[in-house]
Amino acid sequence: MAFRSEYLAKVYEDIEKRNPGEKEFLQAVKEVFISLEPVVEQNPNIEKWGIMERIAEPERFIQFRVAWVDDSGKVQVNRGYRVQFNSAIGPYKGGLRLHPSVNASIIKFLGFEQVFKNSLTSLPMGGGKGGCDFDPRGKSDLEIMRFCQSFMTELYRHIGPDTDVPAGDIGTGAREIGYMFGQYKRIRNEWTGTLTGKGLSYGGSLARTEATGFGLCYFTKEMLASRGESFEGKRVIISGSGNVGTYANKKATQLGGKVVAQSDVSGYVYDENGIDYKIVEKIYQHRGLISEYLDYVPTAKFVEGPRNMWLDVKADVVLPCATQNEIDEEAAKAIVANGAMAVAEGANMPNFPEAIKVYKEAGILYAPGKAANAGGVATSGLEMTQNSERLSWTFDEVDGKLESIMKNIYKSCVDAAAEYGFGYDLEAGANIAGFKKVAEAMIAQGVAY
Ligand code: NDP
Ligand code: 2IT
Repeated sequence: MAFRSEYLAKVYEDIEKRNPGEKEFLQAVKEVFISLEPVVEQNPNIEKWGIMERIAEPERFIQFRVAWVDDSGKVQVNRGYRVQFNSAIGPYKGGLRLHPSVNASIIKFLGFEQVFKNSLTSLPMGGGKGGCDFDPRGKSDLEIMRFCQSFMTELYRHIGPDTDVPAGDIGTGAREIGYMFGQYKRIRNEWTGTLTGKGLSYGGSLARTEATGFGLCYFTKEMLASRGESFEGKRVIISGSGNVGTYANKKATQLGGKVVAQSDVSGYVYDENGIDYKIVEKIYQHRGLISEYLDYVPTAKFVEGPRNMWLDVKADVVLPCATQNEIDEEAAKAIVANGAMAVAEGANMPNFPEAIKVYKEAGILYAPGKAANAGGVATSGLEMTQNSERLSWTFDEVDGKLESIMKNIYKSCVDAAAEYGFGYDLEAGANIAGFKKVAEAMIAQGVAY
């Protein structure tokens, strides 16, 4: 049985019954519950106040039709979602994912993880997530605009700067946030910071674009230092060449690492001299495929199939920055056999549980996404503060705050793991530290009678 505690076992069984077939959501819940076992055992108030039952049940789950007109005049229909998971410590906060794979399970796993991640940032943000099964690939700019407007024409009634503040995620970058912000403002007739990741000319924060990838490297730097190591001279591989992957490459390189391979959904590019983030950025900005890299650097190699990067490329530091469940047990074994000393998650849940077990058994460093990729949402929190103050901070001010937030998150994870007998286990530490603050707030706020 997965749980020692009868209470946790029973709650998890009920969650399985209530969310049949939602494999990503159940995977995320189980992973957190396992780490919380000693916390639940030592704090009877958690059971008394039904915290575990409540924390895995979203406060609100919204599903809606998104109808829009394509360039040929045909009506297209997609399914939109927003999950408002937990508002105990602040307004719901989290990104919007636009990808054909989006479904209720994926939105709920992302929303659930966001609750703990946002708590770890130490900023007042609850957890939410949303998105749509819309496929942005191959769509014209006008189609993207019409889609975003239709999406917001429903979403606007559920969000607001003190209620729920969406942002980007896969498929949603500055362009999409711009179109959504425009539509929100048109309908509501108000200018507020109800979305983050905005353009710099209308309330966006400097360093938000870079924040997730930069934050990931700041966290990894702390983790490497625990073994007297650094990025200096290390071979790094990165999956995903979108927002997170691009700026993870930039910071890892600035810190002295060499990114020898980087992938997207089609395959990976490999260059012993290092992959230039500026070229990756250019390709990402026009939403091209990573194989285009060879047009700029003809001596680089392209290999089809992103999974092959894990199997074939020797690396010291591994940064998965694409999507959930990219690394299975076999790929994790190859990563370890290829000499990795650290795996840090830029994406949300990129490793299957079996892969995480492989890293732990091999004794290599492992950083879970909800801690290591929290720099994006933390900087969204800083964007909210700047919007409320009607002020803009400099790049260095924001970047400095980001680095100190990442250091604090690292320390909270280390301390919480040690306190509850997990040694140096950042996964358990992140879950415990993120959970405790939310649970305390939920208990303090009572249950409606
Ligand atoms: P983007 O849409 O900007 O980029 C995603 C990248 O991943 C693209 O290069 C995409 O390729 C690639 N990709 C998708 N599936 C695969 C796959 N199976 N193997 C290899 N590459 C793949 O998204 P983001 O960079 O914003 O998000 C990446 C991850 O980081 C997600 O898990 C997201 O939830 C997480 N995250 C994002 C944050 C943010 O601030 N944006 C904050 C915290 C976490 P292609 O374009 O060819 O499909
Ligand atoms: O997964 C994430 O943390 C994000 N996509 C960023 C969310 C945000 O609100 O900036």
